[in-house]
Amino acid sequence: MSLDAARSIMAGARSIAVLTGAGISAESGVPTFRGPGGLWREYRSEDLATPDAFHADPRLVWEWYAWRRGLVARARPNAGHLALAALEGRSPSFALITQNVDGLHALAGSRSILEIHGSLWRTRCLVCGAVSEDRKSDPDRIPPRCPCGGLLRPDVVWFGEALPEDLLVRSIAAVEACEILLVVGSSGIVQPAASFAEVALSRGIPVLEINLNPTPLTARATIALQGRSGELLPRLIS
Ligand code: BV8
Ligand code: ZN
Repeated sequence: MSLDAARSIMAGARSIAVLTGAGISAESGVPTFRGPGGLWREYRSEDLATPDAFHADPRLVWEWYAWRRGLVARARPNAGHLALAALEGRSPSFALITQNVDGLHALAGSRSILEIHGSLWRTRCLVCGAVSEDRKSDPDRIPPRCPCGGLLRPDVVWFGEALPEDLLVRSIAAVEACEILLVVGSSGIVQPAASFAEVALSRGIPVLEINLNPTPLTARATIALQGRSGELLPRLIS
């Protein structure tokens, strides 16, 4: 019943916003932050994705990112990523807000992507601020240095850091303008991304959740589909 109901809501929507989390990349072999495989050596992701961790041991944090780059470099977009790219192609207005830094949505062909937590494939110099993109699965040397001699950091948003203002503003504008919000593969724990669903709910528009497990949003979503996004998204949009 709920998939049919979700399909009919989707069919009529002209303006769609989607928020994705690590769960949409799980079927591509990219470990989620809090699920099995989210650990590296004996560290939790939240303990490494912070400015303090980087300041304390840039080499360790870069080894973690090099490990993730290696994993993501071998990953391919899955049917869930591809379904969202197809949905964008046929929607008059579409916004894809992702918490993921793996770049798999762009590889799947999505265009209007708001990478609110940055990108695994970009670095930023702590001295001159230069931002550069490379697809090397691990930097030539760890920690990498800028031509200016400055230390390079991953160009991602760490815990305790503010999201880029323009991306935050555009994300909220997209959620305020859409007719339906899809929330896919997100545990709904990390702020401010988790609050986007509240914005949609307060507007009274349909909020569809796709997740393998229940989340704090599940009971409040208009429709919550429990299952793998790689399986449900193609059926939802077909
Ligand atoms: C901010 C980039 C303010 C890095 C990430 C106490 C102290 C300090 C901060 C806080 C605090 N309390 C709250 C905060 C705020 C904090 C926060 O929310 N913390 C949480 C842990 C409580 N947020 C921040 O710090 C944010 N900044 O608040 O700034 C500020 C303002 C002004 C000035 C200064 C500061 C910044 C948050 C961004 C952190 N960076 N990533 C990197 O990736 O290396 S977040 C990280 O978690 C990833 O981006 C990940 O995507 C994201 C969220 O997690 P999920 O995507 O939901 O992934 P998760 O593993 O949790 O769940 C996966 C889900 O998928 C599960 O539900 C699972 O069931 C499902 N799933 C699995 N398989 C499938 C599936 N679903 C469908 N199909 C499947 N096959
Ligand atoms: Zn520099």
